[in-house]
Amino acid sequence: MTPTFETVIRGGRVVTADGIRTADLGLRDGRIAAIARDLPRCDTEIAARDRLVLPGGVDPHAHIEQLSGMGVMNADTFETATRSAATGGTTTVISFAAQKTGERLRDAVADYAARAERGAAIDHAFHIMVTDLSVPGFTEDLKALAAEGHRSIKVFTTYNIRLADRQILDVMAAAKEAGALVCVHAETDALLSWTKERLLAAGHTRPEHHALSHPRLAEIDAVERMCRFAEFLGQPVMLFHISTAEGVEAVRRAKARGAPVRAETCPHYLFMTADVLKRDGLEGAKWMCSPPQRTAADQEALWAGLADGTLDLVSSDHAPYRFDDTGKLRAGPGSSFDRIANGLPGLETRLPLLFDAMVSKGRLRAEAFASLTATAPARLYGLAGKGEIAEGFDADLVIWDPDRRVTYGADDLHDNVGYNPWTGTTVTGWPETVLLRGEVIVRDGEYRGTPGAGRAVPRPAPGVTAVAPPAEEVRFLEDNA
Ligand code: DUC
Ligand code: ZN
Ligand code: ZN
Repeated sequence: MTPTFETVIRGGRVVTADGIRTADLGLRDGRIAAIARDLPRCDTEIAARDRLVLPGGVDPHAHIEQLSGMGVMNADTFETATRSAATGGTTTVISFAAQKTGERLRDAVADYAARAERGAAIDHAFHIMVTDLSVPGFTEDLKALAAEGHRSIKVFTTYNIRLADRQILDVMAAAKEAGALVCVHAETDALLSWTKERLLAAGHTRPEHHALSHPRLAEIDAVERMCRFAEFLGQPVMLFHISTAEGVEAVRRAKARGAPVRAETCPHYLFMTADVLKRDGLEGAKWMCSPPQRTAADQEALWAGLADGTLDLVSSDHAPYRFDDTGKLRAGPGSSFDRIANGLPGLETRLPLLFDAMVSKGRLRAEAFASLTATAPARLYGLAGKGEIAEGFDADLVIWDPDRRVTYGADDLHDNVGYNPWTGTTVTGWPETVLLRGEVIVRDGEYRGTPGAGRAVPRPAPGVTAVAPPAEEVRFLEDNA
């Protein structure tokens, strides 16, 4: 007789959308088959007494095995990034399929998908990073890829891979037809480049000047404009990595108007200020990211945005570069801030840092932690079967020790970055055992995953649906198409 369940997770405090309750989880065929008390015994029993059982983390914004706009390769491959993610309790990641100039979109996606299939130890999906609209078959590829489940697109308003506003409208209109979410790195390029040139000309070249080179008005201006574009077309837009209080407020106002916008922030904006860049020599480069860390007042505004639903989720924006001549110091030990790759690792630390701040320190409840780190990203990006503990969902689970205190050391992460930006930070609460579709990939903190065992996640429908645009002109066009 076949056993009722392949695995039972016994007696944990299970965090579901409805609250927390003590129950067993019965797993079968990689899915959650039952949530109930006193399930029958089976061959594989995992004890979860005094533990929380949480949905596996869904990190919807990570750069993996990708060439940056500056031409620097990420330190992490799919193998090392997903090893790191898994150890930190994350079981699904969305990274980027970055289009090279002249490359067809479908070729970019095929390239990244093949590499993820070989290396990824957790489940995965891609944002199609659009940089060149002039390639053959652009719109047809976008529609075909969305129908295959690649239902999010990333565009930049700045850097050498930026699109002009007019092109962003074209991408948003195409995404609306295709049924895809448009994610935006929203900082106004003119404000960044104008400020950067003057800083450098005046000899202000150190990592701490990087923060000044990203005026907060650049974020405010671009976030407001992208919200208006979303509203104009009725096309869902995700504002990436909101860092300022005014950015939060712009999203709040746009949502109040009914604009189909969503927004995220990241741990380095919630827990760090621009002071991290003020270290001796080039040391501050380890913390350089864009937008940069801001102020304590901004942190409070971000927390308020998470509490009232203005901000929908927290991603890592994992962007791994080693602190050597392959990464941050590629332009030499005396390089000015504009020649240093932006980004810091975060896949492994996102969940422990947020659990500590939200649950252990009491800012938010465990249900909100699960929602902001797993359920909301899974729903907004249309990741079928992910992000929730409910019957029929994938058995992607984390058995979480809420009491374990850990102080991060300098080289205790499982990525390929070689430094830990959170060295010396103490967290309470730790991912002990992690399951991916019912298989243990981390046991008692020890990584047991397999490169290539991760699967592409189906995304049969957009997570956020388009709305009727308030703009009369667009309504006219849509009615008379
Ligand atoms: N900023 C981004 O927008 N992406 C990657 C890294 C960074 O700092
Ligand atoms: Zn960005
Ligand atoms: Zn990013």
